[in-house]
Amino acid sequence: MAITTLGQFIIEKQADFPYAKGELSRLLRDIGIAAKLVNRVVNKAGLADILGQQGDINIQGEVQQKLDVYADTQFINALKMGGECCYVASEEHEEGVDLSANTVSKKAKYIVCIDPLDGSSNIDSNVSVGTIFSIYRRFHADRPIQEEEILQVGRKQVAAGYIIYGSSTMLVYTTGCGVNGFTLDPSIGEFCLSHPDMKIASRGALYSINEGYYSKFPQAVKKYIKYCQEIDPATSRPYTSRYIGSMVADIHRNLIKGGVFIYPQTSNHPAGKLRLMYECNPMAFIVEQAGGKASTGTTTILDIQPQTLHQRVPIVIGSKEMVEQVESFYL
Ligand code: P6P
Repeated sequence: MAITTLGQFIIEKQADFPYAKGELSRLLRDIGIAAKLVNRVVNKAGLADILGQQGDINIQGEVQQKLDVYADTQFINALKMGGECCYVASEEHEEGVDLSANTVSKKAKYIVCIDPLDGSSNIDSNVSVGTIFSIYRRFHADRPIQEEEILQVGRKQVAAGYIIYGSSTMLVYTTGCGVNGFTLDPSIGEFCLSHPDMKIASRGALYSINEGYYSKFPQAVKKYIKYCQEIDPATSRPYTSRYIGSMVADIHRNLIKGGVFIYPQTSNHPAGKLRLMYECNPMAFIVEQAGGKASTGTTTILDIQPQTLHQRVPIVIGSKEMVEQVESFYL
């Protein structure tokens, strides 16, 4: 079977955008290049002295792993040099990074929200980590960037994707015309189409949640966990519990096998832990495009009007019927 690289695929699919003049295609290719650079370092993390804590504290108050910083730098540099992105909102920066002054084309019309290395607390234990990105189009390319252009509702995303640096490295993305997965072939240094037109099963037998916080969960979630553990062969219960603690890895597995991932609000995270702009919105866009669903338990993720850049939201995401089952306990 002929190999289709990410670059070839993006060009072939450009026809999906009647008005596109190739900028989004170039932007996606810029992200692919940075992903390869990050992959090279993540794969060798145990070898280089890059492991361990750099000691800086990012705005999340988490000790920044050197790889976080490296990944953030690679993606921002690739976007700056590519010239198609005018503004980057990154988990690693309290304020966004305005590239409009020094992008090659002053008329860059895309905004990127990114979590450069999600799950980085897992790096030392060699657990899969990931990058999550979300792309919006700005309203006016001829004036300073406005907050309303950055805090757009998730439904307005023009593209979203993730890279999972795992047993193999994959890039999965959507531009609103379905979801496609590419596996990195290190021997040729190319992401090759390996999972065309990905779809998530309407129901599965996996549930992913950190049950250690059980006592702090809302009643609806406690009821759902009990539901998962009941014996009912007709609905494949009891379900299997699978929780990696790396959002990209947990959601990617559920996308492939069917299942639901839940990070609800808890008494110490009243708005949940995961961030709307660069974790929940992009993953919700991808999962919805694959036929799944994503909500807070009561509100569709993609319809939430963002208030702040690093806003957190609760999330229930995955197989449609399983998300709806969780939602039924919130009623
Ligand atoms: P907890 C990783 O730190 C992360 O941001 C997500 O990748 C992951 O889903 C979540 O936090 C895990 O959080 O509280 O279960 O350790």
